[in-house]
Amino acid sequence: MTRVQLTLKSVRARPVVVPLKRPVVSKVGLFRDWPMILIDLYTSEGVVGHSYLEPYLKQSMRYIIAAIEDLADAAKGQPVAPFDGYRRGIGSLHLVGREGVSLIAVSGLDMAAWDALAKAADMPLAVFLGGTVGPVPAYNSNGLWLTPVDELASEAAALVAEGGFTGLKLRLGREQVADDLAAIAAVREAAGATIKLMCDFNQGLALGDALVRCHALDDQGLYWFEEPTTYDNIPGHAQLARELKTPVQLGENFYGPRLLYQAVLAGASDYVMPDLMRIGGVTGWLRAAAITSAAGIPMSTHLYPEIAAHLMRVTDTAHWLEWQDWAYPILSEPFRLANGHLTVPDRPGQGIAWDEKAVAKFTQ
Ligand code: SMN
Ligand code: MG
Repeated sequence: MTRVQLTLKSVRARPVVVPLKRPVVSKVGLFRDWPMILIDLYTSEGVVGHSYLEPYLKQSMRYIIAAIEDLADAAKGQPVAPFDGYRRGIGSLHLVGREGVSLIAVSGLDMAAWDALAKAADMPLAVFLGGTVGPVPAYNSNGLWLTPVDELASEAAALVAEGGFTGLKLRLGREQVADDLAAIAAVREAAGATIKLMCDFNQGLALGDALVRCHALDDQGLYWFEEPTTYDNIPGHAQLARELKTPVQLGENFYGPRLLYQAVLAGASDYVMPDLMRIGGVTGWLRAAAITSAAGIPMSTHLYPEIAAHLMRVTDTAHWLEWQDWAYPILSEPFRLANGHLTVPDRPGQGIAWDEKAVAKFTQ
């Protein structure tokens, strides 16, 4: 066998804005469409790695892309080696911060680099990392936003039917506790009493209100309480986790494995769900997974289901994959969902390819 050594030739990062089937109505914002940065990492050997970022804010794409291009320029001619690239990238940007845009740019390149390496080895990423392809348990997060309560029942039924799901994400933190209770009842009525409800407050409550609201909902048999208050209020979440029976879930806003470690040390959450754009891509995920394995904390994913599914196959405490079909408009081969599971495709790399016609249509 000959060893393929990949060398970074260039990187292209393109902004697109794709339509959302159901608008995101949440405490972190109202989004009618969804910005995505599509990254292509070209190697001198001809292998191309893909990844994407979902930075929420359309206007942020131009400075995130600029950071990606700077990092790529500095790495030109270097071996494609994501562990080295991660350290080099953060090392070069730490003077403007180890978190935020710096880590987002590093994460995007990191995911594309892993994709290229797995493709060069002709293996799905899960296999390249020492695992196997197969199904990953998923819950549907495509709806149940802070929309009128009388619209939730039909939406819940539709969401279950999208893939035989046994879990749904429900956004909570409405004006009155009675409104949250009505939302829970409506979803259960339509989706069945055994449906698991992953409940997300999206940091919408001040700590005092979060304590009152979560205690009021604590006997509802909800699957988790996600980000009841501001994500970086670690002592506040630790208090919530201590007091509540319902498990507390945090993680989509952890910038890097070290912040996850600090939250774990502080007992701030029973479960964690890192986001690949913020945790540091595949490299950051692998490091975070070692921490949750040692701590015995179940680990779920946030966004990026196509990439995250591979990582769940090699994560010791793998819990739930968050399913969103938001990348569907620009993917040429959408991933398969059945019986509440996403099946990792047996294709080289992450299995992502762009539908270039669609990309042209949605390019900003
Ligand atoms: C979320 C994701 C994307 C946009 C808004 C809110 C949410 C989640 O926090 O966990 O899915
Ligand atoms: Mg969330």
